[in-house]
Amino acid sequence: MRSFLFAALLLTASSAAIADQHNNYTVVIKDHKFEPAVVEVPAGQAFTLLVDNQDKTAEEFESHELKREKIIAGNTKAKIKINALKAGEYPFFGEFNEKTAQGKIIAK
Ligand SMILES: [Cu+2]
Repeated sequence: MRSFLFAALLLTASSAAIADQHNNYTVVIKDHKFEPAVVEVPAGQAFTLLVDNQDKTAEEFESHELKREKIIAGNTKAKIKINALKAGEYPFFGEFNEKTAQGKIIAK
């Protein structure tokens, strides 16, 4: 039981991106997937998403809800500024690998 709880805690702790001191949240693209796939942010606060594409190939970060679209070349990083969000969920995806590159921002 205890090890199960610990595993669940670990899973929860490692599944959401955490902000650095500049309110940047880092999301890595690796093997055409976002890691982590969930970014939890406080509602009502602007922030920056740092997308670190660690794949050799380019990816297009896209979100209709966030009104953002940006091509990120292989092995490069991109900064995507996001204005303060109302509480809710905002999906994003990698248009070049839409089947696997899926994620979302949860504003709470
Ligand atoms: Cu597009």
